[in-house]
Amino acid sequence: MSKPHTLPPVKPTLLLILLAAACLSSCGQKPSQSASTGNEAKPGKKIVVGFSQIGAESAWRTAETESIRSEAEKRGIKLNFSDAQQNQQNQIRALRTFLAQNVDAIILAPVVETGWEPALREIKKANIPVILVDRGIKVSDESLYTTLIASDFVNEGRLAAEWLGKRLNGKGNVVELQGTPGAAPAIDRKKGFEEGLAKFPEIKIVKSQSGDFNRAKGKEVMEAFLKAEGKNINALYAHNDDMALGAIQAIEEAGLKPGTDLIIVSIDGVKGAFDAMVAGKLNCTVECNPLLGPAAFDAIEAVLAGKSVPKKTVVKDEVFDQSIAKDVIASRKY
Ligand code: GYE
Repeated sequence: MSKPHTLPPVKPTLLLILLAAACLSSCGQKPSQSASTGNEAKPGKKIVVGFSQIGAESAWRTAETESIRSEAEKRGIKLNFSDAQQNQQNQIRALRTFLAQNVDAIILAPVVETGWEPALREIKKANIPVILVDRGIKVSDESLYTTLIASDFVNEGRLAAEWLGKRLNGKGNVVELQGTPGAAPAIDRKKGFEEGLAKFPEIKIVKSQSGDFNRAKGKEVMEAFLKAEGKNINALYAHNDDMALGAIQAIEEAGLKPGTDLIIVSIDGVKGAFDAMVAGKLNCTVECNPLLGPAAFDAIEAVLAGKSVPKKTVVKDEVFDQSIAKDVIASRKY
């Protein structure tokens, strides 16, 4: 967006009249998301979108970034990208930078659920639409964001529990690698898993700790689990594939066979998980689709054209287990 515009020279009296007219039409008006935002795309004007991304902790995250970058490029939209390196304060700073840049819209992948209200209130005042992707937030006023595009994480947790319950014939000890503390998918995948396990009273979660959604931490925490529980562990539930892949390394280094001595289920459905399933080291992955670029920019273009968008779009996910991994691996897109 080429703000501030360069205007042709005007006479001082004319300038005063213009300023007064501008004030009459805008002063005292309450901003509203549904009415004209002043941010509508104007023909021929390049749309600018700020994207505050969490970081690059997992293959899932990298696929999401790539989907949003490539979709912006395809549509001729300028993307101001900011990587927060897992830090909410960095994300809040990026939001304020986008505000100062007067971008047309903001895409936010929020690292944690809480703490967004002050920054979002400032953005709402400027009538900049905020599209939440992949993770939800907790706010007292839902009008602080325009729409959320995400998977149902509680359901993903439930699906993982149902699959594992059957695989363990209703009996066994499970260790759990949680995602980033305070993150929507960590909270909801834990909740859904516990709900799903309620049907299997003889399955116990014997250890549960965060592995921060990344491979190195997944490995480190799994090493600690193995040290504490050893052969007492029958299964691992990891909130994402990357932590499961790190844990697989720890299990092998401990002289055990992942996928056989220990049953492993995780979430995301990234290529690495399919490779591990084909190799017999991972037993099941619950898909969580990261290719959110098209839906995010559809929403932005709709809002900028003055159309209404649903408050929430739920991305559909599927369960993939070892038995079908070989047949579908070639068609995986991330
Ligand atoms: O599952 C995980 C990641 O927010 C849904 O974040 C996303 C999660 C995804 O890093 O791999």
